[in-house]
Amino acid sequence: MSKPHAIKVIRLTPPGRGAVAALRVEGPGAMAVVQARFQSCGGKPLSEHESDRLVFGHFNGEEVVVRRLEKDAVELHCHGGTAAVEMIEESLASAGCRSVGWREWAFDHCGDRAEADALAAMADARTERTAAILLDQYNGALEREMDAINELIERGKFDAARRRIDALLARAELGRHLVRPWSVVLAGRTNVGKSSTLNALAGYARAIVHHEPGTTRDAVTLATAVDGWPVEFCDTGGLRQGADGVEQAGIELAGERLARADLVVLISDRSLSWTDEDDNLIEKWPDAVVVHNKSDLPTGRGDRPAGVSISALRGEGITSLLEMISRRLVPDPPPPGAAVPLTDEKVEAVQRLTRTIK
Ligand SMILES: Nc1nc2c(ncn2[C@@H]2O[C@H](COP(=O)(O)OP(=O)(O)OP(=O)(O)O)[C@@H](O)[C@H]2O)c(=O)[nH]1
Ligand SMILES: [Mg+2]
Repeated sequence: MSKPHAIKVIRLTPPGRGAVAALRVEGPGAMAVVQARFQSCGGKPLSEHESDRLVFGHFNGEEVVVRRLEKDAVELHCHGGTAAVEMIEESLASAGCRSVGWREWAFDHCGDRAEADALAAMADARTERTAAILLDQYNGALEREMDAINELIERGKFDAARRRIDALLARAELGRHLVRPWSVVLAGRTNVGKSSTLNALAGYARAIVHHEPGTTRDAVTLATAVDGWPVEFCDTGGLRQGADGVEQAGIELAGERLARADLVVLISDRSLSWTDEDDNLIEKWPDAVVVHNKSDLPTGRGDRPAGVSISALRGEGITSLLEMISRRLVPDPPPPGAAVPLTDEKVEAVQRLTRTIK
């Protein structure tokens, strides 16, 4: 007789509402434990059904579809939501079965750590584009590329190996952001239209916009995707000299956000002349994307640095701004199937390859 606690129960579908939930029961004796609680509609015991056949019936009175998989594994499909799933889990637990989280279960079934990392990351992917890159890594894209580089090194083709190592390292930043969104902070002097730009980027009114300078005192964030890349936009209070109280606290918060930003979008009011204060901001963030807002109004006097012209009010130039942001975040998007190092460990492994080149 097999020990029931060696039987694992794994929830395959995420918690919450859903039409159907799926559970997997596996381990020595799994089929017998399920069979003891399951009545098929046709009355035939589960063990007499061919494997992979879908069998409709009742599990402790709850409607389920059961599928015998390979030896000692059964899949149960029940109504979505929590009630049916919990009842089945409790019933199996009372028979000594052990509930196991899907991550733990999947890790046991993965060939190696890289595969497991990619699988876990896929569950956290926010966009199809990032999920596709993670799926390539799950399917071994990075391992194949590292093997190919090793082979080049063994054959003494060092220049070719170095080029491919550099291409991999150039994708390290992308790899880190596949599950962690890029932080893009909108900054600039007060009243230039930062909140209006965030609203235009979001496509709906989210931040409070007002003609009085100093309207935004808090950091408002917006999680979205730009060209399939997960991005968190952050609107900040205007950077104004001589502000005090709550507004000053907002400026300090903006400073913290700016320090951690992956990209700064520096917004100015095109209808006003370019000032020394604008110059100071550019000097502080030389890599910022420069935006000249209020293009619907007559242009202010004097020279301005190159940048993207937009009218946040009319939604003009927003597509160009989004294209520019996407290019700045991922200048060289990987082609389908390309290798991308996902973790610091993988980046280090790629760097170690460089050291093996004489
Ligand atoms: N004509 C015109 N007005 C704009 C445009 N964008 C914003 N405004 C106006 O400029 C004023 C300030 O806009 P906000 O978006 O609140 O500016 P902000 O930079 O967030 O301001 P603070 O949060 O106070 O620093 C409002 O009256 C907006 O309606 C634009 O493209 N064209
Ligand atoms: Mg604002």
